[in-house]
Amino acid sequence: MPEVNFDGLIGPTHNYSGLSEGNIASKKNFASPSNPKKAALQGIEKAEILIKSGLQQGFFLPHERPFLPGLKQLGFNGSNEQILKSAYKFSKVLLSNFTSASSMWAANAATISPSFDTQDKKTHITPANLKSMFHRSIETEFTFNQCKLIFKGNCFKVHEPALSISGRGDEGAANHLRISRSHNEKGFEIFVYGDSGFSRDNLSIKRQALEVSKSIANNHKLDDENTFFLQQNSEAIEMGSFHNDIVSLSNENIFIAHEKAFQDRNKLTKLLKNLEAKIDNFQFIEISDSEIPLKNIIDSYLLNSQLATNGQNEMMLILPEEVKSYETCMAWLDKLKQISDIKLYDFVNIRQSMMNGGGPACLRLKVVLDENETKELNQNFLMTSEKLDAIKSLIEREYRDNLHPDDLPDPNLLDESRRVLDELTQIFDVGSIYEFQKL
Ligand code: SUG
Repeated sequence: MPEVNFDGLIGPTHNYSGLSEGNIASKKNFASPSNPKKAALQGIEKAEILIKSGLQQGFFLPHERPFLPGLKQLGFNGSNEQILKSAYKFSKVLLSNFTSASSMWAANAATISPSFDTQDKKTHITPANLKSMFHRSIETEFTFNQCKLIFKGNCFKVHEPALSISGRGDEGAANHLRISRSHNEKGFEIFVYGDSGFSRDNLSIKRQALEVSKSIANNHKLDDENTFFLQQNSEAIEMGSFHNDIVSLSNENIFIAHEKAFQDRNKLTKLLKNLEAKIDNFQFIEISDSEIPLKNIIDSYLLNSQLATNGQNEMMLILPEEVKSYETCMAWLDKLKQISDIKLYDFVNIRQSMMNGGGPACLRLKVVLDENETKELNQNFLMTSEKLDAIKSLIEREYRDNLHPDDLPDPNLLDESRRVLDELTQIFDVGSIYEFQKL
């Protein structure tokens, strides 16, 4: 049974505000002009590759940005224009946080445990709390609401977002791996964390807390013997792998990781032995530092490629175009074709997202379902060619092709964003789900 991917539709306020500490691209591109129109179309083009390969594809709607209810909560008042101007005057970075289009990175939307893995045979979904970055933490409530709308059948269990510990939260599927003989067989789930939420080592930002990962695994009713916890390597985090999905990936029986992805070699070896014993045809492919140095892995986003099983049951890899500039990566890709079941490669231009540290795998949330569960999904969020055409023409018509962080207080941007979101709710036929629609 193939997978369904939900991408984050890129919103009209996509910009480079340098908000993410530890994310090299976000910091490097601070204050560069962005092109929201191009960004949104690039994201759709990536999703269309999967649609063409025979998979169902969903989209999360963009979040309401600038988020006026948040600014009002902080005491800014008056007309919309006054609120935006006074917030910007008080603190540019505050307004940037409330205007970020960061919900595009749907890998951080939630952690999903397919029904094949859970004791009650339901698909468990926990929206990520994203507590370590303020601009991301304000995504949680609306993501939770969308998850409840999308996964509303009885076969789904949508949990409340997890607690966070001292600002360390959970980052959803970006720090979660699942390995199984095939999608619809019981799998092994690996929760990857930065550190304990109680650790006082502040050398780098470790977004995911072990205790929070553990709470999600518990709530998802996973069997202990099928659940593992691995720590991200601190060297990798310091070099810019703020999420684990930059240095490792998995799909069905394939697990690929860089030698320096995980902190504890012994724990990894034990886990691999377990997987070898229990999964037929399990393939662990490790990239050594001499083959591709960690820095090349992080700079190229090679392992943030999206590995999917298409409608013909073949494995395909969707890679960011940037990888082509790295000889080490290209040589390894030649080898990968020979040593694994991954034979299909597609390179995509998602430069606008990459400049904020988001590669192909960041833009999607993979959901593994059986046939009945797929029917239980809210079909309004699944794409048809008519819906995609309507979305694309809306983007062409309304999105700006140039946006600078200094443009964020412009009241016209708020009006444009609201027009776009309002029209999107009509295209998706989901009623009034945004705060501004309820006023
Ligand atoms: O959380 N960038 C995102 C990128 C998320 C990538 N996701 C995965 N690896 N799965 C982040 O750091 C930058 C926003 C800005 O600077 O304007 C940002 O939020």
